Amino acid sequence: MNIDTVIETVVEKKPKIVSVVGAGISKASGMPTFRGEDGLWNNYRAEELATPYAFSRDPKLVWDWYRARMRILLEAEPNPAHCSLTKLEEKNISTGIITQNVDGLHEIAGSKKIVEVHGRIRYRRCVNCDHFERWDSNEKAQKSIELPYCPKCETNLLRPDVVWFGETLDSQSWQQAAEWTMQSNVMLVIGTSGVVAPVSTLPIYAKQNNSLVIEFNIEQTPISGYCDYSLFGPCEETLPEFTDKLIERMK
Ligand code: BV8
Repeated sequence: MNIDTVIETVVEKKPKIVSVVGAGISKASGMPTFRGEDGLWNNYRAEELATPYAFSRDPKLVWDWYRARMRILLEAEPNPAHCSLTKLEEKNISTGIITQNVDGLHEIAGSKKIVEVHGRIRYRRCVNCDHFERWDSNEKAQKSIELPYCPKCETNLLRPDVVWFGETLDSQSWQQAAEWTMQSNVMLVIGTSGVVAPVSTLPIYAKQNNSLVIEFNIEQTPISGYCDYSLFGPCEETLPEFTDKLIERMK
């Protein structure tokens, strides 16, 4: 697909762009994806570790998994794909970013209108009371083996402040994602395998809303069939090219 053709189609819409983002956008920042060849902890599936059942059965295994991810994250920086979405926001072309990622890299890239529908790995919360805290410091993340307990109610474990499989999304976050989808006329679907619901339904809603849906991925996905265009290639290359050309054309 010729990117200039895509740009012209977008310009004609007088675009209000919402972005739906997955793990593929953070790959170039050094964060492994969930289901790719370098998927997180290949001997486990995310669906086996990111669940309340896994945590109740073996909280240490689950915490070891999150600590391993946090150690990588503490070295990670936003990449040109994150920064290109920040540029769209600065030019008032972006309605918002709906991210499945929990890494917080959009905020570090300077984006403000973000909804983290699967939560935030940099925070942890008590399984029992309302206590929550950041733990993305070397000292806390590196604490090797002991399980973190709530400093407030002491006897209860802390868990990562993320949404696990089988858990419902925060209703306000999901409401915000749905609103931004309906308020936009262009949806970018970036670096997601499109297998996790309910986020995977958003491109369908976008199409029902007569939005233009453009996929940025390195391969076909179950969402490709709903997309008007699929721009194949590493999004850390294709997305900056797309946003720079679009901003130039809209001057
Ligand atoms: C819910 C947070 C209502 C934690 C995550 C049966 C029983 C129970 C539930 C279900 C069921 N069937 C379906 C469900 C619903 C379930 C679900 O969808 N399961 C799937 C696996 C079938 N969903 C839920 O449970 C959700 N809650 O529905 O509540 C409910 C309640 C009870 C019962 C039923 C319904 C909650 C889902 C949230 C799970 N939490 N993460 C953590 O991160 O630790 S999901 C996890 O997967 C991450 O958030 C991740 O972002 C997300 C999706 O994955 P992707 O981001 O797409 O990443 P992936 O690796 O898969 O793909 C990367 C893509 O990037 C690939 O396409 C690759 O080609 C591409 N790529 C790679 N490099 C690049 C690139 N693209 C461009 N450039 C590159 N350089």
